[in-house]
Amino acid sequence: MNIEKILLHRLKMKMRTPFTTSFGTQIDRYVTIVELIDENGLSGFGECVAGEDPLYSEEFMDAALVAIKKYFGPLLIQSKVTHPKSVTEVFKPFKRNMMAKSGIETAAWDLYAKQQGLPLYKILGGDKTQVDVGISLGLEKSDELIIEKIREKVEEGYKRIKVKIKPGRDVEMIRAIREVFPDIPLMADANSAYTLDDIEILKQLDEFNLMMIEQPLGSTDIVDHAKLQKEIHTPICLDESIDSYENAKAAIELGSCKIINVKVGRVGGLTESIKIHDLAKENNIPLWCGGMLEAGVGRLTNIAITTLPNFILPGDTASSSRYWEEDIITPEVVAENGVVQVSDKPGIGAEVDFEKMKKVLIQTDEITKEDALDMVFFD
Ligand code: OSB
Ligand code: MG
Repeated sequence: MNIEKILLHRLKMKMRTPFTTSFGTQIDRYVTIVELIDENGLSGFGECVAGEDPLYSEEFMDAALVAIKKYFGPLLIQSKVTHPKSVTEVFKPFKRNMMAKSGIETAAWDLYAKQQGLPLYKILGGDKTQVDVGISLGLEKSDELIIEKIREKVEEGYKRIKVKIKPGRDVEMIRAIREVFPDIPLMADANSAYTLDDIEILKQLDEFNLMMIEQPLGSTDIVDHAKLQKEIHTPICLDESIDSYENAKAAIELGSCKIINVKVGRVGGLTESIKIHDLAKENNIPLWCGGMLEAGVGRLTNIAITTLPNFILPGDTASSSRYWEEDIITPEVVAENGVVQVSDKPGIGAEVDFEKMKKVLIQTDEITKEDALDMVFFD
């Protein structure tokens, strides 16, 4: 793919409204955009979705940046890959660091698609020209406030509402929501806030006809989720626990979930996402695409993977304006009546807008071909 240079654009973006989950509140979103530049000056873009702190998973942005600078950037430049599907293999000797790997792997896919002059979704094997989207709403201080938020988003046309729950903000909150909205497609995401000791609470949620409950138990657990799924009717959807093809396979075999939320960053990139997609399809496990409060680049990558056939349920790929006063891409992502049109432009389908990006840029780091070729691995 002839990569000459890698730029890491580190951004600080302000969330339009703070986003609260069981593990904390996000006000500023630190974003890293990986730009791969080839010998002809063509650029491919990917987004590293690691959080600022290791609260969702063990990864965090400062560490991911070191991992890209020290390992994955130089390795990619040294490699002779001719297709982005091989990038995962190149990175494989270095364990985990999925979000670091994904930031650069997704950029390689965008670059390749642009080199071919084709939209990324077609290169990935997608066949949808539009995708259904839902919205993920953070915890609010009161039931009245979350009900107001839901009303607004239902009116905007989002096809599925996800609310965050945590111990003490669960059964009664969902009951209050269901009293006002008895029939909307509704689900709850616990972000691993419960244990099997809470099984009575989780059983009570069966009453509310939720589409699914996302990641109720430990963030790396597969075994206890299988026990829980036998005790509750609500389908379990795994998020945090699925960080590779191997543990997707384990979860499916053990019956730990009936649905999987695929996050490209969490599983190390698009190649691994496709592997999980194919496995889930064979096993009749429906998928949807999760989000990590991405800026436009990551959002477009997510939309591209959602065009694969087994992404059956609406994803967390809402409009840019749901997250940001101004996104860093032109045009921005717009969901109309809960549907996003997939762009047919080459690559991810929109331009990174450097004028917009400059306003939120902290710093750009560079990995040159010269530096990369000097580095020795595996001696
Ligand atoms: O668990 O899906 C999650 C945001 C940050 C970290 C984890 C999660 C989320 C969301 C929002 O639910 C998804 C989005 O809209 O990008
Ligand atoms: Mg989740």
